[in-house]
Amino acid sequence: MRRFHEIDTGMAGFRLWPGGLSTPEQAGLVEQVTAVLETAPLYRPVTPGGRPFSVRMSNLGPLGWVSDRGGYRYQATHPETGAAWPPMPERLIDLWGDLTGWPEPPDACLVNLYRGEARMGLHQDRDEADLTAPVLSISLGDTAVFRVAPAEGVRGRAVKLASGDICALTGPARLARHGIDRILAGSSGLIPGGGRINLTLRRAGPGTGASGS
Ligand code: MD3
Ligand code: FE
Repeated sequence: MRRFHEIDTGMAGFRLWPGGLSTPEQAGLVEQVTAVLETAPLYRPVTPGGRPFSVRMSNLGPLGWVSDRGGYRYQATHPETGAAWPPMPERLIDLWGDLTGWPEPPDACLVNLYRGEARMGLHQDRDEADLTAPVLSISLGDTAVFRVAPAEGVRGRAVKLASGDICALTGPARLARHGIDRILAGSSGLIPGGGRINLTLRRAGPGTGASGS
């Protein structure tokens, strides 16, 4: 497993690999992801209360995270096209194994596109079957001001996530409240049309038991 920095958030387990991907690796990933998104177009989900997200989303892999009037969940198909999500690039599956050491491959990769004033409010990720499995996040394009807070009512700490940075949320930090305060527009030219893409790899469905849980 490659060396990481442990970020102090008040909860153990926030691992950061600054510059975890080289510039050519970042460009290659953006190209691959952009290509597969032609069959799974980015769309704007709505919250269960009916408010549109400012972030546009799509998914890769067997399961994808969706939100609509019916709630938050993982499902195998794109909510607008009805088609199965496209496969996850092999490179992402390898990164997951190298950096998390988790015995099962990721079964979901959420693609978030932030442009302009897009942001994401503080939330917990708890729609996955096994909350002990890590989450791996890859930042591409413009720098984000990421916020992580150990508990409700706590402002927490802002951490900048730049293009090529990778973070893993493991252990107690897996259930930290987190969000994206804002994007520093123009801080990177990596994404055609500008903005930031975040790839979040997860174990969404029930495990096969390989982890012993
Ligand atoms: C901390 N995405 O998709 S990634 C999300 O940049 C999400 O698009 C943000 O939060 C983004 O749910 C943040 C970093 C991240 C991802 C998952 C986490 C941080 C996390 C899960 C637990 C704690
Ligand atoms: Fe999240």
